[in-house]
Amino acid sequence: EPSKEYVFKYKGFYFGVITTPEHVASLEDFEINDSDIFIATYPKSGTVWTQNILALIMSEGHRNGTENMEMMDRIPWLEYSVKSTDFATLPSPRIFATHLPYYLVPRDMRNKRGRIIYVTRNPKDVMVSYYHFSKFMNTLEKIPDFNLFMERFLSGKVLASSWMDHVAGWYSHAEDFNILFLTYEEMKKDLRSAVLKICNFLGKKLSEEEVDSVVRQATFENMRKDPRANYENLPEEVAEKNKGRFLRKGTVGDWKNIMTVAQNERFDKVLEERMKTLPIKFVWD
Ligand code: PPS
Repeated sequence: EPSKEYVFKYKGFYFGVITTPEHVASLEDFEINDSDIFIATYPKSGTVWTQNILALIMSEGHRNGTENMEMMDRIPWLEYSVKSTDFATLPSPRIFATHLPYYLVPRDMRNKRGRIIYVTRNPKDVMVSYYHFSKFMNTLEKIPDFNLFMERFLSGKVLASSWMDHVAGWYSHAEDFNILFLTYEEMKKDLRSAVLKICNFLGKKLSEEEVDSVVRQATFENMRKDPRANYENLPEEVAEKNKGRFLRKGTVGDWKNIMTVAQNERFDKVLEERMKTLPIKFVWD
């Protein structure tokens, strides 16, 4: 079981202790505007990347001075707050990031208010990214043994619970929401097309040059240099900066560098069993 020092369970879902059951419960009634935009993900699936892309698209390549804002102020977390943001005072369109499962989001979202961009990533890469992430985040339980971490991940005993439940939940309830699905892998393969998909979904018209500029600024190499994209200003009690960073490697297939053949087989077995009931098929490599 995950340590209570780091997570609490609310309606079957593990939250980090940087939020409270009261705050999570209050989100049910959170009023949503049609112009609101949400980036929904299971952790380590490309959240920060999508946050940057959206900031670039919506503020026309940062020409409004948003480049000087911390990511947390520009695109706050719905359920977590390292500092408290008054959502009501955010300029429109408001943009939020969230790891919530489909069944815990504000009621208005289910009435198709606002727009949601849901990003998925190969769960093996998600797991490996998560494993490295927990080494330097003081808000996450440290599980240095990779095999043990994998068992925790597969049984959903980590912050944000089961990857499979998260993805299966959102995909099988797609019709209840105003939602665009993207994958980390398609963004890696053709970032320009992904940016255009997002623009199209948001009804945002950018010139060719503006699209080029978004794509150029949102590459791994460029974002890695940006202290804000890396959340370098998080307090030391949250992240130990010398032990890792948000933009770690940014590749597809890093799982192959750490998972053994046996671990891979075990992972596939659990995944296949669970994915049988899903209305979609993922192809990752
Ligand atoms: S979090 O903590 O849930 O917000 O993490 P999240 O942002 O979802 O996932 C972090 C991983 O996304 C990678 N990343 C990128 N990859 C490619 N291009 C760009 N621009 C980019 N930005 C972030 C980041 O490196 C993490 O993956 P790993 O595999 O650990 O490198």
